[in-house]
Amino acid sequence: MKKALITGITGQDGAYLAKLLLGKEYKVYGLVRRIVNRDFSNLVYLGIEKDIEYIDGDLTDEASLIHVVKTIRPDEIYHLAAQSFVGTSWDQPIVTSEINAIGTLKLLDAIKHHHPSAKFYHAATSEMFGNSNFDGIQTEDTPFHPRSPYAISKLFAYWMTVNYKESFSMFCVNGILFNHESPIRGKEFVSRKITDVVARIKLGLAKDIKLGNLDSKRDWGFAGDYVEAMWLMMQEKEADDYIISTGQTHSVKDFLDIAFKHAGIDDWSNYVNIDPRFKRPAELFTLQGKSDKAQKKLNWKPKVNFEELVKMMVDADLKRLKK
Ligand code: NAP
Ligand code: F7E
Repeated sequence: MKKALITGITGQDGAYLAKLLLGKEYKVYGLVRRIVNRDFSNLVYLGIEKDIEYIDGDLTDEASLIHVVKTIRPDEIYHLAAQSFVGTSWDQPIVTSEINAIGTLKLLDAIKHHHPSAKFYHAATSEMFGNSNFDGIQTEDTPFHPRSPYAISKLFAYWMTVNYKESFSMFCVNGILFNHESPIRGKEFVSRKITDVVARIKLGLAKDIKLGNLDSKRDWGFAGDYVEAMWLMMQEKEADDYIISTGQTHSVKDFLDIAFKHAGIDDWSNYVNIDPRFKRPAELFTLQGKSDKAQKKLNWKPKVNFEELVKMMVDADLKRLKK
């Protein structure tokens, strides 16, 4: 039986990936840090909270990472843990860097010294491109120009992942994933913030929503599709980096349009207020990724389109709130 270690098991992607790996008969270990009121709600939502072996550790604590790697000796390590909210990264740039950048380095180094045959996946991001190729489509060859402390921390981790592959012949891959969402997306991200409030407005539990820049465009896909790409990358003979995206881009306004209409509310502009607190000091205007390399080499393609994704999220929030 193959052993997989997932960091970030309690997050959105960790839960979907764990479900996928359990379905493939992996023994799944999840790294969890010590926090008060631990919440396994994403794993409970997918019905797998009892099927995972949890192991304590924190990305900021090198000793705990060494212990985890030495004890489990996983075949595959999916490193998804991060301070993943771009907005917070301007308020907490140091903790973001300590977790995302230095934390990734600590984990890579623990693997190098204690179990170098493990395959390593790093959760890189389209945020690394910034506004490069503005008005164009981003590919694996697009120059990076990160525009937030989050993006910079991820770019450091991206290059460390490449460097450990090139320097120590370790199997290290970067998945450069564009935005992906689901019914268990964190509520601070714009997609889930919208679908949660749309459901609340529909049920008479909220009156309006405060948002920032409605003209931003993102290439939004479904998390369930994207974790499959992570697994496929790890099954390749040669480690390589891949963009994972749908190739389509939509604005926050498009998202609002579909979400409100799906709930039977015609004009979203009656419910949306612009609040400068939700605007970013440096914005990424348009992200749109070309995933041709993954489609050709990994035989991967997204199954859920934008409209289906928004409707799935609204339906899930309506169902949850009605309960
Ligand atoms: P998420 O829901 O925010 O989950 C983040 C996870 O990281 C949580 O399990 C969290 O644990 C854990 N974590 C944070 N700090 C930690 C620490 N110091 N030690 C150990 N664990 C820690 O993120 P996601 O959306 O699933 O994304 C997964 C990864 O992909 C992240 O690295 C993200 O940056 C990257 N990414 C995401 C997207 C996207 O659109 N979703 C796109 C590109 C890249 P707690 O429960 O303890 O907080
Ligand atoms: O913002 C705009 C905001 O926070 C999307 C993370 O998973 O994907 C995610 O990062 C857009 C931005 O995601 C609000 O300005 C408007 O232009 O949902 P978001 P993100 O910043 O794109 C990447 C790929 C990651 O790697 C990250 O980990 O929506 N926007 N009004 C708003 N955003 C939020 N959060 N809240 C608003 O009220």
